[in-house]
Amino acid sequence: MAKNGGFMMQRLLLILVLIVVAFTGCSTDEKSLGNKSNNTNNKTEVNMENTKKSEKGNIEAKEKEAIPEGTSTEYTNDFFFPQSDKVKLTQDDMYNIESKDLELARNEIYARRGYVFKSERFSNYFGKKGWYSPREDFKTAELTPVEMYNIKLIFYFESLNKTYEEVENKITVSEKIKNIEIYDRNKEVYVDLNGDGIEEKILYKTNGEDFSYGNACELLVNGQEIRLEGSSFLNSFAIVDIDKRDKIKEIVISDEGPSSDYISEFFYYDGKKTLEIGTIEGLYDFGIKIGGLGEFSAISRADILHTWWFDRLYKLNSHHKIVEIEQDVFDANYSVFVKKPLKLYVSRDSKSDSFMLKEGTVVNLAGTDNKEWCLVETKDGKRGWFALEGYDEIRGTNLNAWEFFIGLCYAD
Ligand SMILES: [Ca+2]
Ligand SMILES: [Ca+2]
Repeated sequence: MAKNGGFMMQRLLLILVLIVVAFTGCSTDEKSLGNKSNNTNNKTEVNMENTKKSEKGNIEAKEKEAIPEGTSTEYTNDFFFPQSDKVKLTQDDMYNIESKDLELARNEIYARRGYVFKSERFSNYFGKKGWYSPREDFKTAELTPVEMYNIKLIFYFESLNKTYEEVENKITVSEKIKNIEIYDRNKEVYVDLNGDGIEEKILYKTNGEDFSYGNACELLVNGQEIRLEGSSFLNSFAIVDIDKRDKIKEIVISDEGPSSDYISEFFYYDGKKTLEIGTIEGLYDFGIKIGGLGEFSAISRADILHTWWFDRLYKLNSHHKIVEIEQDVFDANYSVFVKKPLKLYVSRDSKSDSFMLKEGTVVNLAGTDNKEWCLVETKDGKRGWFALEGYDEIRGTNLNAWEFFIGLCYAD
């Protein structure tokens, strides 16, 4: 049981990694992230308005936990970021602060300048700072480029956290499995796999009770055995129907791999034998979407830039084998913060027209050919490409991508 718990924890962690990495900027969630970030990017005043509005919405709920308790006469002189008016904050700074404090850290930049907070939450909090000296004539225009950069950077991370929570909720709903039946290991099940009206006897065996880190499994269909080597097979297998227009159902065996390298192997039964029909990334209940009309998709880890995922498309060929549907560019959706200006080309050609990506903005890594070019989309809809040398050196700069973008992920 203890091992099983560990297994579940490991799975949860991996899923969280995937959520952060693959879904942080995903299309379903881009809207909220995009809108909020857009406000920060372009409309500082609106951002302040938003801050006020969100204070109203959240103050009652958050006030108690977010504001450190202290007697009202006690003044402190601490800052979350004492230098946030002088130096650009870094990704490390963002990881070294608790996410619940990000909003305070952002408002601290305004407070240092004397901004008069309308909400009790912020006026109480900053009112207890010895350094806070409110003045009615404060104007956002007084903020320096460094301060604006830091406000936007902190806001980017606030938005990421919000998106993260939203995605977490969504996944439990959206991943409710369709077109799939799941069966436990080590138990005979009877399903007609080839549509001849006769049920097949199916048994999925993993080696032993504690299988968390096992390395093999067996699939038996009508007594014929197929043995698979792997890393961490799931405790269940699935039967799916990739194409409802044919009589065949497919068996899926999923392996979590050594380090979130999820793979799934597909089989079908032709009436005599069980045949392997393909191996793709993803788990039967994570990252693989089967609609039932032949074409389906599965997450795939990109080969360049950083640890991110896109969907590959697949179909069954005339021999009932899984084949990939070629795509010139894979759509992705990953929100990053621009740390340093970067030249983008309007097409995948360094002789094409170019424009500069502005520092201090949030952009979407919207796709890649998975060979050398990556597509960036700005909040105002401009799209441009940059090329890589090797894994993540940006061509023409001799610098790695993380020198230009905050928010990239480098997981194993
Ligand atoms: Ca049958
Ligand atoms: Ca079918």
